[in-house]
Amino acid sequence: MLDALKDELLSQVNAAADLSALDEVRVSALGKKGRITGFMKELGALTPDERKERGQALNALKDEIAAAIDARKADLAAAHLKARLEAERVDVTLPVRPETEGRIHPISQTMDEMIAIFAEMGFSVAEGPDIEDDFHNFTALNFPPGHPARDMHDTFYLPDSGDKKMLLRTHTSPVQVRTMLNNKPPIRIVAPGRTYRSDYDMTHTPMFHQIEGLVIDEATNMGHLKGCLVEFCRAFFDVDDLPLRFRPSFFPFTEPSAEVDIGCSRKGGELKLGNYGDWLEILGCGMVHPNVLEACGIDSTRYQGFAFGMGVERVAMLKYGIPDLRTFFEADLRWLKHYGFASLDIPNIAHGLTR
Ligand code: 2NL
Repeated sequence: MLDALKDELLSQVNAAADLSALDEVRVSALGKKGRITGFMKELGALTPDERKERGQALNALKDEIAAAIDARKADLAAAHLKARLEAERVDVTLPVRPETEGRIHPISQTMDEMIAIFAEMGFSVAEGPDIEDDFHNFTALNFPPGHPARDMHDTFYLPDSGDKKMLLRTHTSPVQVRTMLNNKPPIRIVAPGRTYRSDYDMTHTPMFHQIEGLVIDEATNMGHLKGCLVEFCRAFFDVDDLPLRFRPSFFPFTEPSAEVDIGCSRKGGELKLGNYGDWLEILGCGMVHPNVLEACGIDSTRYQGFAFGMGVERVAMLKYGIPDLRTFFEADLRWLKHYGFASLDIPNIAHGLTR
């Protein structure tokens, strides 16, 4: 009787056309209410001798059916894979689809180069919001109430929302203000980013980029400021003996303040950087004004520091010979292909800033 059952189940197993049909066969034979399981349940009614003999026969049958199911499963899986391989054949001789390679914008490249140099000197990068309030952009930086920079004609104000006057930051200094308010000295940061002023002509765009730096400690002095900026300019412009000239100047947020020129030559309409007797202004700097330190919660009798700021477009134009400021923001792909940089080629001091 078990031989007949075995033949029947084996032929069902081999006839199962797919995995779900095979599983139905398994459940009908070996499941809780399956036929072999049913016979197992009847063993209890037999005498010990009968039970032993019948039990061994049922276990052998169970093992044989289970093995047949596993074998059939492997056959079905192999057949399924074979069918997919036949149907999904890939033609590796097809030509690749054309993909245009991107370029790094000269502004991004220039900021990455500057950050690499300052990072080497121990500066961290700090960031903050483009939309600022009057306190962080002006008041904390020692701008007096009627200062022309606060005027609607110079600064983009957001529509009045009742609470406090919001504006687009006119420099990245508010990032440093926030850093001072939230951290104790020593502080050594650079703040690169977008800035906005209501201005549009040959040499001004309403959005432009700045990088500012701030160092605050107990004995930070003007010698540190000069050493830092000399080191930076020589590394950035890749001229080892590049001369720098510090000219007295004025900013509301520094005292004393200076503008920095680098040596150049303008002979024959060509600009060359180096010790040639002529000068070109490239950045502003100074010792942080005590009023700024106090407005930012730093004890000006214990701490002092220096700060500097420069325009990214201006130095990018100088370094890479880009003649027209406005082309930076026209999103002309031909321009970007010409002036842009290879992607995934991140500037660093050890491997060269520019390749
Ligand atoms: C320039 C001049 C400068 C600063 C920026 C600064 C920031 C804080 C405190 C003090 Cl929080 N100073 N920044 C200082 C001197 C000059 O920028 O010509 N930028 C394009």
